[in-house]
Amino acid sequence: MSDRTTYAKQVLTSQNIELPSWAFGNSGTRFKVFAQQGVPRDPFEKISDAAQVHRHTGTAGSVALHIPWDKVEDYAALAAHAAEQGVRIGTINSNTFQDDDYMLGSVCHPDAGVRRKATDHLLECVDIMDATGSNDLKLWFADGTNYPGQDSIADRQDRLAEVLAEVYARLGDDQRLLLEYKLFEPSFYTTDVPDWGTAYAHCLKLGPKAQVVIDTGHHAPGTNIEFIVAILLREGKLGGFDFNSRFYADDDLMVGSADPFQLFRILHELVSKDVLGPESGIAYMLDQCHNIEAKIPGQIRSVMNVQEATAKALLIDREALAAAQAAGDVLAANAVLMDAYNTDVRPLLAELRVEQGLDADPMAAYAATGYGAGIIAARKDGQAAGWGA
Ligand code: PSV
Ligand code: MN
Ligand code: MN
Repeated sequence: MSDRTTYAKQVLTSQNIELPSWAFGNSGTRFKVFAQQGVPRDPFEKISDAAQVHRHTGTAGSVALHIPWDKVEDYAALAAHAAEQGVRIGTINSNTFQDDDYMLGSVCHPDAGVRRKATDHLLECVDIMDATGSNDLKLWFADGTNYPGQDSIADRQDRLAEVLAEVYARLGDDQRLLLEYKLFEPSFYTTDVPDWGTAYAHCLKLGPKAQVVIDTGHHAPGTNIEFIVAILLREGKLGGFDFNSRFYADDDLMVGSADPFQLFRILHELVSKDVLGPESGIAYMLDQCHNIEAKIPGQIRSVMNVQEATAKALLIDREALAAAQAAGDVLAANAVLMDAYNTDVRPLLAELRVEQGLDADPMAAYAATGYGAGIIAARKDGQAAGWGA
């Protein structure tokens, strides 16, 4: 086995890809939600389903919650259930976008009463983090405007900064605030956190416990996301990812399905700085909805897609790349990258799984368990994921 293969296996073993609880519930578009049989009826069942993905991939050891979609009476009990299932509760995602009060925004709303309500929700999310042992609060705001003149762009930024400062002050020593940006939608004229620069500026003002989240589906077509990765890493402000794929807008398709080469390029930036392991503090999360495909297998496939892109990035001959770059040999440098990208890493990953005591083929292994048929028989009236429901 070459040194690079050994190194690749070592890093892949330490990789954790966090699953979104909402990937297991019913979801759809604003046109239609196609309900599937056997979907979870409560957050406990979502965690049980997520644990199946971990059981077959060995890489999905945490589950992100979305509040209030995953509201429960007893969060410590939910955390205990996760531990019983062999996973843990990860990031807590806030939701200030589904109440009628938020029609004109939440934390940027012109009315102080609505801002108070939104802020209280964010503080409640930190309470939940305390109960579940979660370290990360992920904030995405649907705030923005549809028409020029509708509200003051500048004043909205002031309101946002004020709320973020209050939430930041409430964080414990080991807790972080992760701010996610998105170019547009649901607002179409201005979005209050539309890009990494805006998120970065707010996080910089807040302090070291505030970092930026890159959702790969949240950019204009053609945006060089790996460049954003490199910049945020350099500034110590890359908090994590929401991985998914897009063809047109915020499609939330399976990561690595639309553009596996882009995923590889992103992972190359991360591998080149050795920040894939848990000690990096970078949260690698999926943010996907499975509207027409089966949900548990959809998550297994997504985890495998990230593993494949990671393995390819880890196989890049870094010495050869550095030498070609130093020599200004454009074609050779590009060839080093493409050699790794064009390597079939599936045998390597199959071998690694067997070494880890897993089945070489997670999709087939899951299908063979009969878990899918079991939940269809056991569960009636499954829950909507929240999105499009
Ligand atoms: C918004 O589009 C977003 O990407 C945020 O992360 C939300 O929390 C999430 O989607 C819900 O799917
Ligand atoms: Mn997201
Ligand atoms: Mn999104």
